[in-house]
Amino acid sequence: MNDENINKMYELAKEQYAELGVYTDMAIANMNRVKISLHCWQTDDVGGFEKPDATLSGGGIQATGNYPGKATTIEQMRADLEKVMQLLPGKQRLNLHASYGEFSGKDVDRDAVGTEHFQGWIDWAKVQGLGLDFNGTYFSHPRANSGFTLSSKDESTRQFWVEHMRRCREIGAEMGKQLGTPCIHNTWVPDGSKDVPIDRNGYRAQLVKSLDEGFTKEFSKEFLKDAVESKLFGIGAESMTVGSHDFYLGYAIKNNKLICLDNGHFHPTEQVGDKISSCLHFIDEALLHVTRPVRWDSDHVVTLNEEVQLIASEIVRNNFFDRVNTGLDFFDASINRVGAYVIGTRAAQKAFLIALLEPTSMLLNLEEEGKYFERLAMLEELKTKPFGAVWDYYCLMNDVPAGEEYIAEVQQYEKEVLSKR
Ligand code: RNT
Ligand code: ZN
Repeated sequence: MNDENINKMYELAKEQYAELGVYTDMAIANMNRVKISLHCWQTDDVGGFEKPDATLSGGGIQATGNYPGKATTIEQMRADLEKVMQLLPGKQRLNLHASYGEFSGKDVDRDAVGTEHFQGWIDWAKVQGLGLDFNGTYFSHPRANSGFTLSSKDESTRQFWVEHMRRCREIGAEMGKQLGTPCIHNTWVPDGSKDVPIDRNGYRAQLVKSLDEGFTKEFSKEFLKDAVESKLFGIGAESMTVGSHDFYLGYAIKNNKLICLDNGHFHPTEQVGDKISSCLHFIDEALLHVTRPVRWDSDHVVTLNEEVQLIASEIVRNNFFDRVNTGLDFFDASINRVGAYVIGTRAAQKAFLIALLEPTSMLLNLEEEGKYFERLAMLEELKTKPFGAVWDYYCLMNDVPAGEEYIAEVQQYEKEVLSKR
């Protein structure tokens, strides 16, 4: 669509929304408050760069597919990330895993990672105007093969991972300090048991002990915020996950940590969108891993579905922008990875824009007056309001492709860059 038509469509949409008391210009301005943290691991199927040809192993997570063009160096990865960001309206953040350091061919084990391995990322992020977030990597490692890391009963294994965690927090704090925006450091461990364990309690005690040890050092919230991520089960850990939701919710409340809610990590009919307002009564801030679980925690590319919509609506309705940090967590190696990234991020952004275009006070009034037919009818009508016109205009304002125009740009990047790898 040409710019003139985008503008015309927007003017009409603006009038329609104004009839509902919704100001589209304001909704667009509020999109500045939505900063999505891009998960670096979509570029290379969670492989990382510790060794040449490193691939994801263990941890019960899986990237399926073998689409050509995967980033195999940090330079390629940065090029892909830059391309992705050129196709997204607004400003984002980048979420790195510890396995993505610049180790320059050296064997740097997890208990030896340091800021020096991430200085290149910090410098690059500064140039790009991005904030960085960080994660310890507790999988794809021989010391994780037993199925237990921070909850291990083997003292040297446990200490090894605690040291990893301590170092990751140092790295995160340095990122936050140098970039002038707090780094959210997230801890997810794959620890669990394939078959029925006897000592659930014992492993959980080990995990508490390790977290306490890893969190001993205090950092200013200006630089570092710590989150803990729960899970229901993983492949190979079907019978018990040490870090369950109850476990981490309790830990986070008691120790003033952020809770990370990954919407692939719950029973299929539970909704993270419903959990936000529960958690935030007892916890200052949350971190989200937005993903699309298809029948299990499959981490499909995020699409604009009701689950993601509820998450965005809850943040917007309650003005939780400063208390909910939104990150993505999906990895699909079966389609163009850059394209997958753009689809998923734009879907999450669309969910926020739709939420910002909701006549919330009108709906709330209907609810409080007990007018539930009217509330449901309005919710249905809102689904077919001209959201697309506002989205396209928002993209145009941000100088990024509107509508489906990004498809051609991804195709061109594939032709010129990805297919030559
Ligand atoms: C795994 C967790 C975790 C990972 C990343 C790679 O189930 O969701 O967040 O996906 O750390
Ligand atoms: Zn996650």
